[in-house]
Amino acid sequence: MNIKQVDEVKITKYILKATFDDWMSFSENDVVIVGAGPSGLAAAYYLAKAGLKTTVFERRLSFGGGIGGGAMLFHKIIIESPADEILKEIGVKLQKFEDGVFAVDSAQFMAKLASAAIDAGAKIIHGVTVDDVIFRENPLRVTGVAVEWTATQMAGLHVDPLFISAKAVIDATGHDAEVISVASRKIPELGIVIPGEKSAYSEMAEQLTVEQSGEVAPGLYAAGMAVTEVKALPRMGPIFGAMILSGKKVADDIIEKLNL
Ligand code: 48F
Repeated sequence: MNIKQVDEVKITKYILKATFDDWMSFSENDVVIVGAGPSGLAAAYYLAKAGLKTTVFERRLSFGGGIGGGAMLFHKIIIESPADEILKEIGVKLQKFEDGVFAVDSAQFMAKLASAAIDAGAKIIHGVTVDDVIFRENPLRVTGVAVEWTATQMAGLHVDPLFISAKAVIDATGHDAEVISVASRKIPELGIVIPGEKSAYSEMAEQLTVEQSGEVAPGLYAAGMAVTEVKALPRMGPIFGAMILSGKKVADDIIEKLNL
């Protein structure tokens, strides 16, 4: 076997060229999603499938958010209907326990969901933290995000971020609702109040989380556990149907709003 010879400088140049082509392209987006957990990845899948230019910024170097840890590190997660239809569509195996209730393998769930979003056309960028939003007045709305390398933040270096525009920004950052929190603190005119999530009440939480997923201020949307934080809903623990359905609900709202 003859392995193609590529010298170090060519490797460097090709990486820089390919990377900067991408960054030039996704500096302007239809939708930016913050967080590659279950709700963010599900939203990315449906938005990209509808033809919207969608970029996901994920702080860590991995996909899946809370999927990987399962429940107390056990590698199975519970899914209830109708989310099972979505998982079937993307090729996740379901182990049925009762009508409408299934266990799934967390590794397969993460991998298939991320792969479905990427194959649909979403761009996922790892190692980047969103630490602020861009806004405009008249009319008041969120118009994008500020991005910084996670590693730079971890090192505590004083480095300015770059700015990325989007017609819609989705906070899919999980329990802390980080993007909505910063917007509520730094742009009080948006009138966002964050009461925080309640203790567990799974049945109630699953239904309400999906119903209340959507726009929280012009241009800014909540998906997944960020919804429970912003709407004072109970937590649900290791049952993930609502996370997927929440991402889909927000994607559907944005698709309708952008008149597709
Ligand atoms: O926490 P996470 O999985 O959010 P989710 O989609 O799903 C919640 C469930 O996993 C679970 C649950 C369901 O029953 O309770 O917790 O609401 O994924 C959030 C992702 O966002 C990333 C974080 O690393 C994780 O992968 N993230 C958080 N803040 C930022 C961020 C940020 N400021 N910038 C970029 N990524």
